[in-house]
Amino acid sequence: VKKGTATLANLRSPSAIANGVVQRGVGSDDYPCNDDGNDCTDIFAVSILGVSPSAFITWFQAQQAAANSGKRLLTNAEWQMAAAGTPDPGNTPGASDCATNSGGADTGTRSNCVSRFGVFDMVGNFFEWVADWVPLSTTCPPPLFAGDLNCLAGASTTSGPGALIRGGDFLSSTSAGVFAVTGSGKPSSAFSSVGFRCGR
Ligand SMILES: [Ca+2]
Ligand SMILES: [Ca+2]
Ligand SMILES: [Ca+2]
Repeated sequence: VKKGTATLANLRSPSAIANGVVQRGVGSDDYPCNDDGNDCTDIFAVSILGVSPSAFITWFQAQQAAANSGKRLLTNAEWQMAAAGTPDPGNTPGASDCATNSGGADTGTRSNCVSRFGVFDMVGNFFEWVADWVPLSTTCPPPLFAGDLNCLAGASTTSGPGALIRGGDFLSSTSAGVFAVTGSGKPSSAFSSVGFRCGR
């Protein structure tokens, strides 16, 4: 995983399974470390074509999984750049379009859901943690473009912080998109439709 060469066959081989290799965060919060990430020495991050993304992971855990793998969370600005040009199908996606109004899709299987930089699934499917923190958001002003979620306002004075989440999910419909952003999730929280992606 650290070298970027791990295949699905590697990870599902009998020897890997015997050594305890297992995908976490598919259907339940089963991470073997605390939500604060402080003891997350044994989780790793890898994106593999045709495999369901992991969710139920806190920002703290995602950051540690990335670091353990020689990777890191994207900044908000990097995420925005990488997502540019991804077609936004709104509430009526076709079978090859971004998963914005359906169940979750396996990684990279929606052939139209690719940015001009060749990055898949940034619109819809699973929301994605990015690196940046903000005061916890409590309000959603009108969208900038394409109905995309815009919940980065109303700094809480009673709770927080928030960590930014991007892109929308498989049920977001028109509110998914390359401009979709929310600061209403704490870095200590886990959600069934929020995963993450890494950069190196
Ligand atoms: Ca947890
Ligand atoms: Ca996504
Ligand atoms: Ca949209």
